[in-house]
Amino acid sequence: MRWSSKHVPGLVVALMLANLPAQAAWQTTGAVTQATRMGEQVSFATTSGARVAVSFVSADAVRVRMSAAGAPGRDFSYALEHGAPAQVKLRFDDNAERSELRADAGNGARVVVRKRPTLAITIYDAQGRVVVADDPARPMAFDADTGAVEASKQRGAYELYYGFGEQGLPTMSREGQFLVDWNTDSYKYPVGSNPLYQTIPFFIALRDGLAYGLFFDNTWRSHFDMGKSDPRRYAFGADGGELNYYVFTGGADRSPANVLRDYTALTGRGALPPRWALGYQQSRYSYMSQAKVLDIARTFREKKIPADVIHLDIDYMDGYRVFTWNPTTFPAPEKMLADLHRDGFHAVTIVDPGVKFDDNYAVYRSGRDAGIYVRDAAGRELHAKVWPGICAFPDFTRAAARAWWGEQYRKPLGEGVDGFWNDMNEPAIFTADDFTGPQPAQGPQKTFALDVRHDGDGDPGTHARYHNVYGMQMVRATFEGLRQLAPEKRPFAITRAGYAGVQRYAAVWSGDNDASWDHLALTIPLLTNLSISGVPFVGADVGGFAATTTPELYTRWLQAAALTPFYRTHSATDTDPREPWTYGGEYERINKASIELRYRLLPYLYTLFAQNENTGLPPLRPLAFDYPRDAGALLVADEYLVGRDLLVAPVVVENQRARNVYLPKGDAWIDWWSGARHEGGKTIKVDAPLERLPLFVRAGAAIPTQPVIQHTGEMNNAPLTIALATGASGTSEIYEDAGDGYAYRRGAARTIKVAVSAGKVTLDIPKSAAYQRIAAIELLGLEAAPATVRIDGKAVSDATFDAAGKRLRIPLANENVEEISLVK
Ligand code: MIG
Repeated sequence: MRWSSKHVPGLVVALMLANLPAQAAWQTTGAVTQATRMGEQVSFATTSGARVAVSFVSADAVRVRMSAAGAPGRDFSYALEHGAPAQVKLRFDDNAERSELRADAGNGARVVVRKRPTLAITIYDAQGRVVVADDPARPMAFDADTGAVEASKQRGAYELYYGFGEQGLPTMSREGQFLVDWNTDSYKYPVGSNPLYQTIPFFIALRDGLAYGLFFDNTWRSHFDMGKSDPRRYAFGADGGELNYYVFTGGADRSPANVLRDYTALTGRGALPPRWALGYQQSRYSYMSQAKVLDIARTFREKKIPADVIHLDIDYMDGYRVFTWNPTTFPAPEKMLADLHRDGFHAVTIVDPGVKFDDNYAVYRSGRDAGIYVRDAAGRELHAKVWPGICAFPDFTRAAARAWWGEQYRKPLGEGVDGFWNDMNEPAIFTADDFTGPQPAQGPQKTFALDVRHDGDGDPGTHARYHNVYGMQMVRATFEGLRQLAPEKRPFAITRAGYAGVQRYAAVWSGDNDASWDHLALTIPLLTNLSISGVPFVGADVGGFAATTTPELYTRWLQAAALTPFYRTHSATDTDPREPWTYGGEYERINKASIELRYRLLPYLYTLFAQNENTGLPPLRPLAFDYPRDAGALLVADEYLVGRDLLVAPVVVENQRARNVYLPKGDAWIDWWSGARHEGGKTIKVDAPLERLPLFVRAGAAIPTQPVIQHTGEMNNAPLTIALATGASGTSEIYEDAGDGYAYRRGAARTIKVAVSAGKVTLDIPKSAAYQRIAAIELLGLEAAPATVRIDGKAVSDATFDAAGKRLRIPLANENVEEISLVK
């Protein structure tokens, strides 16, 4: 069977963008001519000459790999933590019509491969339900002339899709969308934009409350047509490479959490960041001098607005030469950094990939001598213009280039810089001088030519093939360099571009957003979907990068973002100053309170990051992630969950002073501020004056909090209060460690267990003086003070009840507490 690409609208778009002939000839794999077991995979030969291999990477995860040319290429992936996936033992049954594969462990997924008229795959879960099936009208196909590949799957009547990394779309689910993956520098991107800076070709589907996931591991320009061309199917494909994908069936309970656990088992999990990186961060393009940087830092301390990090954008450099300082405006960087450290600040500097082409510049010469720069199609060192003028660019897909790059951090690290911000790594370049068309916001003129060469770690290829991994490999080089240079510190790197698996190396911020209410609203679907694409450490520039914000917008944004993982104000060079105190008066007071709320809840965020390392579950989640069976929760795009237990419903609309909040079904929710209890499964209206962030705790949850501190360096001496939401039973864990370094991996950490049930709290506090002391319990949502509070059977008299907040505070004299009971 053949069809021309004009019947596949998505492909037409993708092919034209890549300047390939629109009249390419597509063919399907055709019928299976032979099914051969080869170790723990089954290889299917087909009439088209293509080969399809099916294997299991776990009992609940299936891998499908189609090589159009027949012989499969090197089995290597930048996305996978261990380069190539494991294969679990198979059971294989075969007859003339179909093959059937199961993981030998049983009790997992099952794959049926229909052999005629053309190969088609159906995947079932352990209960025998169809998870996902090839669309027999459009099964796997390829174009032998161009190298393009595509597959189509049948769509359920109502099937929603989450994830896809970073998308500028305002809806929570991505059904009905056509998405392109091509890392793109997109200044001031309009709402609705796609593609943006990151490529994460992974999604979680929900149908009838049951989840599965699909990861298309292909680094070429790729696309997903999620029912836009035809609601009965979705399709994914790429301009080249193999049709190599994984289906995660979601385990026994078919949950999004299981899908993400299995996806991150493959692509890695965000390592626990240093605790200071969870503090508030202040940035500006640029703080122009060392004096200004110190002045900003001092103002935070004077005004007692908590902050941990200050960012230095490109103007700290000498003519934008990476790894240098401007000798006039930053004459004594070590002194500046020491001063910052003394005041409890950490400093992050920006580092771009472009190395100024300048024979008098030692970094450039050293890279040239090491032979690590990207070469053009003719084999010459690639030169393109960016901030420093003409630059050369390390080929981060070459191990030697990564090692060289990693080594460059020795100098700034020695000077006292604490973290690094990798920008422009899509890669983004300025348009060539001879380019006369309209200045494009994005597109091929703003990156390397597609025929530029990359090493591909021993599998050389063009930029068309490796573009999407360039930024990820840059920040990998940064992360690995820092690990080596300072093995007892946790690296903190931020990246703008990335590919699936980028979470192993860096936090991600959403680039050049705009100072508009629409963009504030966009942060929720954008960041939560990115987060459940395996990237836990995410954030957006607070206030909107590209323009001057208004006092109200900035205040609401700082408030809305207070519990997002990466919390940083940043603004562009031509905008008005933007610090929490810029607008003074009431705005300053509220901004301070927003940041203080962040610090009070920081022990909870930190616990969530520790859990992420073990489970792949991210701190930031859309409601659908935890409530996939609650129809009312699935499309909510203006609320987010922080872990399982906090629900945030920020105001993202100008002049709004009250809003509707949907509370998910199956749990009860306690208003953080008033203590009022609400049953889930309905929408309530809450007051939201400018100073109020609507915030709810799940009944039965235990949230660790701390007093307001000025920076995380003060945490060790800050006692914890455990806030317990009453009215349901539940168990929680609280994680504590040194806040930096790797001793926690050798057991230097403690996990406190808390169980709440009717009238009783049970605590399991491993004894240790090394961590923040548990100093009090607060019970939220109590209608009245109890007559008696007993700690381990003994009545205490120092409990205090705040009737307006329905909060009972019970101080603990020491940590030798096992049970607290309330007597009415
Ligand atoms: O061409 O370093 O997204 O955060 O302030 C602009 C200057 C380069 C883009 C980043 C932005 C940063 C800016 N950079």
